Amino acid sequence: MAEQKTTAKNTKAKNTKAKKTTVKQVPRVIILLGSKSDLPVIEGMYPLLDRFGLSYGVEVASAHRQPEKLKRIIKAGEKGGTEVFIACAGMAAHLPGVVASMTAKPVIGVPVAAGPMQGFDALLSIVQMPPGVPVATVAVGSAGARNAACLAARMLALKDSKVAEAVEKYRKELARGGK
Ligand code: C2R
Repeated sequence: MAEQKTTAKNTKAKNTKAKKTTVKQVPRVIILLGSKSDLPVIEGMYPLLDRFGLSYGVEVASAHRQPEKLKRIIKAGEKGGTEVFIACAGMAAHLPGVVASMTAKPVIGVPVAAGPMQGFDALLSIVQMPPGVPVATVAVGSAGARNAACLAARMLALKDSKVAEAVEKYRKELARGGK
């Protein structure tokens, strides 16, 4: 099960270890990676999720290499109240689509630039889902990872006024030239 993390510091320190936690600790957002080699790409997500007040957990669970582990994480997340899944993968990036096949929660896919095609392969693998199994696909790499955090916040802002306020505040900062 994904462990809840609220700061970039503790996420980075423990994010490759799946820890047993109670249902209470299941985060609102679960970030899944195809490999620990994808970790640098998501670093920019942590401060954004923190500022939006969203709890999150990071798990390495490849659909190709660890399908049973992936299934366990998704089921535990659903049971514990996870609201959005973000899946990041490079090369033949089936992970986000497989996640979308296992849950009815929104899935955001982040293509990672790994291998000789520099993310174009991952982009097409993630964006070209067949009808009925959507993956909201963002840009390749760290810009996409940051947008995945922003998109998750906008989704949750629909029903959570605190998140909506944080999203508005961030938009105003961007308008003033912030990043
Ligand atoms: P390694 O660095 O572990 O060899 O992984 C990962 O996301 C990574 O970018 C190379 C790349 O393979 C990707 N990967 C997938 C999946 N599992 C691993 N696309 C999957 O299940 O889709």
